[in-house]
Amino acid sequence: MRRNNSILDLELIAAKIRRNALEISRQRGGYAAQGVALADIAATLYFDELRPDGDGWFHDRFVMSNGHDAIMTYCALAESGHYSMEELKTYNEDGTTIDQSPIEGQLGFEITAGSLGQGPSQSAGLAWALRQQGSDARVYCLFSDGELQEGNTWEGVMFAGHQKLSNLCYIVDNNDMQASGHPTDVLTVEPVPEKFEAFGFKAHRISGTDVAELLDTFEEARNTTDRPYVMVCDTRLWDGIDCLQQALPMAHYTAKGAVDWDAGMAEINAVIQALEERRRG
Ligand SMILES: Cc1ncc(C[n+]2csc(CCOP(=O)(O)OP(=O)(O)O)c2C)c(N)n1
Ligand SMILES: [Mg+2]
Repeated sequence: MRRNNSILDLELIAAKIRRNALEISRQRGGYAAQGVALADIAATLYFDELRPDGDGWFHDRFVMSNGHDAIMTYCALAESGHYSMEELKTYNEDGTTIDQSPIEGQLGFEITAGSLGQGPSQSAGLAWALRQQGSDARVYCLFSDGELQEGNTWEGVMFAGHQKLSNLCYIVDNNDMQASGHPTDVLTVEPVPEKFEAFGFKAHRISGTDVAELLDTFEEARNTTDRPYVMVCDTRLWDGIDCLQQALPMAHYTAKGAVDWDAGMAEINAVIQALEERRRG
């Protein structure tokens, strides 16, 4: 672990990120299921792995490739005080800057995303440039299994492997979901770790929802000094809120009226309460 948060602290932060995702999506709909599923990755990334720069931001760089997963970053940066919940509740409203897919320059976002498959190559370029400049900053890039179907992804992967970019860590949201169904049915991307290994990466398949396992995996990535690293996270939409996962397992997009938000809120509030009680000892 790199900072002072305990595993319990991070689990509590993840639960609050999940609640934030429900709170901002219930207004007009959105990518709630992804925000919920990626909460443990977000908690460990923003509250342990990325080193602060001493100026209110981060020394290490995070590239969100999968534009609709912007909700993960918004909801995590609400917990760090970079966004207020009031502004986040304008998510998906006409005229808001809290876009469902982000624009470069928006706080927390290195690139304009939404046209999928851009992040792996852009983050590889960023990692290469930082290395050229003698920077010790690391680069993390989140992208999806849907983006593994994009040609540009594999150009970035090939470049990163060839350049042995050990300052680069890819995080794949390998949730077996794309807009039109399951990749295993539509256009399979498996076996994912083996494909990256063939391109010169060290690869590790994890659940993506276990804080302790995520911390260990980030550490292994940092300790891999001869090649780039990929953590293949087998998350599932809504992971962490069982009642919504059972109600709507196939939900690339969650329309406002599609789920019982109150039931989801009740479940995550109970999780938060139990974690807070455990923390009080
Ligand atoms: C280049 C490009 N092609 C197609 C799309 C349309 N599109 C939007 S979301 C999506 C599904 C992508 O799958 P994934 O990111 O794995 O979705 P999730 O698991 O979050 O549901 C597609 C094909 C797009 N945004 N960009
Ligand atoms: Mg997917």
